[in-house]
Amino acid sequence: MPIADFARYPLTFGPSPVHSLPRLTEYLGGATIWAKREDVNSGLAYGGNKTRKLEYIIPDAIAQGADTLVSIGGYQSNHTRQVAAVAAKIGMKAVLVQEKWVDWPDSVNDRVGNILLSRIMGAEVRLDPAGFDIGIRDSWNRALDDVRARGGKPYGIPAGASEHKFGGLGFANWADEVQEQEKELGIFFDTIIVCTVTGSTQAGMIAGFAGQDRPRRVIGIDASATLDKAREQVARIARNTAALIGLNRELREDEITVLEGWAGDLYGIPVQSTLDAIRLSGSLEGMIIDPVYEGKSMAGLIDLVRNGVIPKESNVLYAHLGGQPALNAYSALFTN
Ligand code: 5PA
Repeated sequence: MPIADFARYPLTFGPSPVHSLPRLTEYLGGATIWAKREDVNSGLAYGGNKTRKLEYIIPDAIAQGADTLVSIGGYQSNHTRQVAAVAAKIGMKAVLVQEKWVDWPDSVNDRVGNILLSRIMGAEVRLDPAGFDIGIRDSWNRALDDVRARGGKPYGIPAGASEHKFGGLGFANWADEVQEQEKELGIFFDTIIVCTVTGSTQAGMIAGFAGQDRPRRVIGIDASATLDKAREQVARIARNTAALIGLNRELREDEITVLEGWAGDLYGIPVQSTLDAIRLSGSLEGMIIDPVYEGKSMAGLIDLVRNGVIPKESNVLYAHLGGQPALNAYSALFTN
């Protein structure tokens, strides 16, 4: 059924802002760069891409009579922080499993930024020593069982809200929103750059854009450092989402592009190109990006524009998916 017919619980301010990045464009000397800003899409705890996904998931949680949202991520997960905010907003509880996805030596990694915000919003935060994995985890199942054991009604939201039947809808809707904004601006974005880890952000975009008349490239920049898993997950969720919103054709393999080269060796650990991208976008545009996700996708954009893979005539839309609170756990990288 068409995306407009799915139940949607409004959590965002409305369409997220789209604006040009003229100084970055001039500096790179190639394609014209714009940004669409999910980091300012909501008044709920700094927003971000999960807030959009949750708009299509919360109606199901309410319909099932849940009273507790249960979710999972790393210590500095943006996703779990957004789940905590949404739970607070709708009067539910939140139980968050926060795993040690990143072996990052900052002594306040488990206290500042996202995890601090989740605690402020009243979520039950459970630290867990398990390492990075985007799949379904035992600790998450245990958290669901614990909520049941104490008489609650849990509603499970997997990592990044990706492996959820409605996980791709938020960004399928984003694709339609882009098309509307293009009409107002008199522009066409032939290339979208998006950071990919658990996959449903890019997958939703692919499914949404696939139903539009004019084709464009959606380039995922892997930040998981486990490319095969991420790509497989994007492809699967894109196909499921396409079927859900009634796209009456199969997605082609060439519509699913996830590029490696900017993640470094490990999820959550920035590399030189990440730090350069963060400083560049901050110093040229006052646009703050983080060292785990957006710094890596911006590093990809910079290289692809510079080396001409994205041609000079292109209009590029950089999807800024939020994530800045984690910067607080990475202060040692910016002391000079
Ligand atoms: C995240 C994810 P997907 O997981 O949908 O591919 O999105 C990647 C992504 N940018 C991009 C930001 C700021 C993100 O937070 N974050 C996760 C989290 O736990 O926060 C799901 C990994």
